[in-house]
Amino acid sequence: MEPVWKYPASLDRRPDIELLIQQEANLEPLIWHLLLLRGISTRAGAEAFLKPSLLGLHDPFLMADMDRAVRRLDLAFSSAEKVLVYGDYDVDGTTAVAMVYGFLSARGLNCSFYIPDRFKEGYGFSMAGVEYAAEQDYTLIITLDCGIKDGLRIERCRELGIDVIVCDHHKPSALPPAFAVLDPIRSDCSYPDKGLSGCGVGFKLLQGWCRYTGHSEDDLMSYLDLLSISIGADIVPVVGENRILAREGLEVLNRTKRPGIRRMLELAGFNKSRLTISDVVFTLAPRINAAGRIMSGRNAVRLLLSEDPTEVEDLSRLIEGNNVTRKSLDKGITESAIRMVGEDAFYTHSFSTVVRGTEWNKGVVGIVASRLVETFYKPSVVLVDNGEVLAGSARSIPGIDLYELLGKCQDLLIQYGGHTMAAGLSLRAENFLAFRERFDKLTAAALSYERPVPELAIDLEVEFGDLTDRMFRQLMYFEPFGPANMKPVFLARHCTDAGGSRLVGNPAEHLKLRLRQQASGRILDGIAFFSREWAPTVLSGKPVDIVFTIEPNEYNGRTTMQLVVEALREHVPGEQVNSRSEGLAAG
Ligand SMILES: [Mn+2]
Repeated sequence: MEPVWKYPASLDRRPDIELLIQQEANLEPLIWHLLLLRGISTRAGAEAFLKPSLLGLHDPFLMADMDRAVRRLDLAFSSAEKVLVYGDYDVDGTTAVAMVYGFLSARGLNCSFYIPDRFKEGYGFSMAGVEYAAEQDYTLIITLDCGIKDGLRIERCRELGIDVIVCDHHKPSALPPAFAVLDPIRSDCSYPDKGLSGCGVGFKLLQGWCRYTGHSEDDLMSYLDLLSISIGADIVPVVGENRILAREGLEVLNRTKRPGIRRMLELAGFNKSRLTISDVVFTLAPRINAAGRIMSGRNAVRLLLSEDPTEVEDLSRLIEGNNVTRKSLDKGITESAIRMVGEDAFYTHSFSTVVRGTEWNKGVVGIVASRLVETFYKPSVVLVDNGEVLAGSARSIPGIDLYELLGKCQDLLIQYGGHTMAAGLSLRAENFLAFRERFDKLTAAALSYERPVPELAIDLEVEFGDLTDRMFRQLMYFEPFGPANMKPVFLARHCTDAGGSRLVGNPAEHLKLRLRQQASGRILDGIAFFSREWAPTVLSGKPVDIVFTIEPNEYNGRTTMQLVVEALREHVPGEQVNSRSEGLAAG
């Protein structure tokens, strides 16, 4: 769906900003304006944002139950217990297991790991996992990225004499009867950062153990590459502690010695000299995910930790193959779901998209739900029909809290769990129509019966003259980007082809741009992906307005600024409002 351009709110002239710009001559004025838009208006605030440091991490013992968890873990060390590290099969779960199992086994703990089978056991802490632990005489289980909603299984562990430390970041309903429950969003937890990933909660446990036992935290920091992958993949806010961890983690990742990660990138054809968080999201995360979705999350954990060249080669090829399979399933199921929506009048007037299919692969329904949201801009639920039971995933749009909505359908569901924007659920097949109906009514009510349109929110209007190379270098310190720290979105008006704009790619579907802006005369390079339809306008020489982000472009070992154009239209004459230039001119 074509988004509506949403112009920035007026930047009232701020005398403090003018003063700061004068004092901090090192920063380009445009950078100050972007900081101000993020609520940062002091030198110290700017320093903390642009140069986040590990010293800014919170004390792990601020987390409820951390004390109990760390003592229990240390007891397992001193009494040589068998410990099972249990995590989900998605990216957050498998990176968490690789980190916690990798770190603890290297410190000499007698431990192994367990990843449930997506098809046989499903999501979360499984009864099969509990039985396995009991048979193999494990006396302590650490659950990662799951456990908070698994009270029944944890109760069973109690009966079997197995203690459980839960490390989770999902919303609890009632706390499970575990030995310790680490979850920053449990209501009685005063931990200051609520946005940690599941892997991040595991990291805090290890950090707490290091502090408790006096171990150096340096070794632990070499696992931050895995944590940065979880942060990118799990769509958690990249502010506060997550931003520090993601930034450090990307540094570790870029120097990574893990042969599995190196080989995965090579097979993916990745050839840039540095990975950014987007590369993590679009290259590494889908492959790690594909392992668990198509075959087994265990393979991902083994590949992340392996030092054996033969094993690395075999597993990375296997996972690359899983990813190819995942892509084709994703495409096929999306097409069949879209066809289904087109054939059923219910969806013409609905506020949501709830679909079911028999031949669909459960491993990719989350991705398909995201595609349906992109296509119809409605909250979407995609369910796989297993006869009596339907199970699947849901994805939302801004303003609709999925977890809350599913809670109001509880009596129709067998199980549900997740977050505001993404959730998983299962229900009896006979409840499908009732659920589709109620979910839609609840969505409609939450939207006040108005159909939302996607918005393209613009942060700032700029002149090409503002976009200096120095500004570009400083803007790179805003990385890593992600939810709550999005790439700044700019508007520039009255740009024309400077000669050299053309369609590129094979097939030629991307529009490479070379634009000059009337005001400054400065020429900048840009790219508009999958935007063949804009070529005639640009090539005709007509002036255009563009909405874009700025990204580094690596070519022949040189990194230059590139505009990534998200939207383009023929220039609309009119006064410039709310621009950076206006704010400055007033000074
Ligand atoms: Mn997670």
